[in-house]
Amino acid sequence: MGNSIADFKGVIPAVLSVFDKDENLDEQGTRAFIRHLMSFDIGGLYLTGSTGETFLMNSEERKRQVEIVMDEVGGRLPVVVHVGAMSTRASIELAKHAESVGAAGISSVPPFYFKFSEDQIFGYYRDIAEATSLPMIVYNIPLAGMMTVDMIRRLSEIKNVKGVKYTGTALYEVTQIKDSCKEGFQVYGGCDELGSSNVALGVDGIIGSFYNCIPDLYIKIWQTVKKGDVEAASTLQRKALHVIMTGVNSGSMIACIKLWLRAAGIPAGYARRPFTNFTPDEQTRLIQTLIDIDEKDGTGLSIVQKIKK
Ligand code: MN9
Repeated sequence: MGNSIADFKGVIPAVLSVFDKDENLDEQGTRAFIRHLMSFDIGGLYLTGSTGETFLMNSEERKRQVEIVMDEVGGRLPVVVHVGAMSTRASIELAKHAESVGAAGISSVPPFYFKFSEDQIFGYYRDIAEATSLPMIVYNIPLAGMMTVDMIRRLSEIKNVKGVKYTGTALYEVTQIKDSCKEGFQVYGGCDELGSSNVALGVDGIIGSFYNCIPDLYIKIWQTVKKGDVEAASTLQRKALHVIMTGVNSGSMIACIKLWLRAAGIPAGYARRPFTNFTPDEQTRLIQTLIDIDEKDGTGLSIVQKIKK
């Protein structure tokens, strides 16, 4: 496994940020968590994105986290750094920093909050992409306003724009993007609920929140689709959905994934406010629900084995 964007394939966790109870970035926890993720056969790491609670962090913290992770990874896996920020200027600063510490690529959501025009969004990506020599993965996600297939095609013509992380649910757009963008343009599925379908459509990788806690199940899904066993893959995907929906419906998804990991002795820390981290009763119930799902589905999730120990 190399550490360039060409190797950024397969199951890729959108890495959680490890904060302690007082909301401080936890360096030792981050290192241990990265070592934990690297014990699975993952294809790379996607840092400081939505799942990393990036918009609850300042630029200095984001840079610090990237430095810690890059040091811990030591070139063994490709790392893509999400550099999206409210201003182009701030994003460029983060992009240059990512390049200086050896990231394999950068990524960004489009600028949001203000209603920017397509030309302004285009300018945002062009300016960041031109600021470094790194490949840029455009991040299409409803939270920041979905861009059309035409817009992605337009962006794909920028020299360093090399792919898209597509967190929509309109799967036909995945094939439209593949068909209409330049040769080699990489497409990553971003919706964990649609993991097996994305793999079946031939995405280069899947990047998501739940690969922090159930990477083993998704690696199995990836391999099962690749073997052509659609029926088995769909059974596994349904099982994954039971876990996802428990997290999503908990009302604090990132906190729930972190809770499960903590329960398994993996130092994933706590979610930052305004996210909440559950009362002791809710915590007990959410952990028990995960154990029950695993037993009922017979998945043998490694996280549950660790919780039971
Ligand atoms: O793109 C993630 N999206 C968000 C990545 O965080 C909004 C996904 O991995 C989802 O968290 C996941 C659960 O809905 O599919």
